[in-house]
Amino acid sequence: MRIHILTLFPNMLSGPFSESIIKRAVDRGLVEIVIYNIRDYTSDRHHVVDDYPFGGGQGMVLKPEPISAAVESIKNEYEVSVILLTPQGRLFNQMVAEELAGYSEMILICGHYEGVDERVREHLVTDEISIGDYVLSGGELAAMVVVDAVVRQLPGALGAEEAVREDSHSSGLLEYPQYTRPRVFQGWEVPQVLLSGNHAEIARWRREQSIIRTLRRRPDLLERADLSREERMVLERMKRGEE
Ligand code: 6GU
Repeated sequence: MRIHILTLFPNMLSGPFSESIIKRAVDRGLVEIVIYNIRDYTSDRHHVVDDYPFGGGQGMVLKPEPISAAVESIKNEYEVSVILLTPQGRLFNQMVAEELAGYSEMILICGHYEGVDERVREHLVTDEISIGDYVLSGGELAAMVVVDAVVRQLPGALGAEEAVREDSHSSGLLEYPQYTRPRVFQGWEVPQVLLSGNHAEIARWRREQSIIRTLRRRPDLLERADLSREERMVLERMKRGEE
């Protein structure tokens, strides 16, 4: 996979991509991340990337020409998705991450909240993504979130132990509680079942904890969660018990 990122602040982006799972994926050749400074695609002497809004109003608007020039320089014979990161986009979640993980090449454009000339949206962009209902100063942090969530899906990106672990959200449930040594820390004990060595019992306990936790914290997730008929019945009973 190749991910191109267009930004006005390239320095914001390099750090997170040179650490941990993303770095390993890059080193293994699973993904190539190329960062472009939009300012390098200006053609005027002062390298102007933004201008006043027609019609007046607050803030500046990103000009269409540099973004267009950058996108055109990247496009090739393959189909490339052009994704604008903006609070007006569709909400990013695990399903969208899985969708993007199927692409071989994409361009992420980091917008700025004052706005991007609407013609970029209309004629260059094929998708718009927001990472949540709050306003960031720019799309850079959102691009990092998207890249992380997408890259960790690529086959071979995770180590063996990480891969078998069932992540929150892939099953539609939150994760069960985890413990490590010591068995007793400041008098606080690890649940007995985890020390029992009974793997079937442990799996059952974890599944139950996931369901309870999801019910308490994110009941909205349960509608679409992957639950058996029995689990649905237990859940209905728990819901009634809680009321
Ligand atoms: Cl993608 N960009 C900005 N500027 N703010 C956001 C966002 C994106 N997603 C949530 N808030």
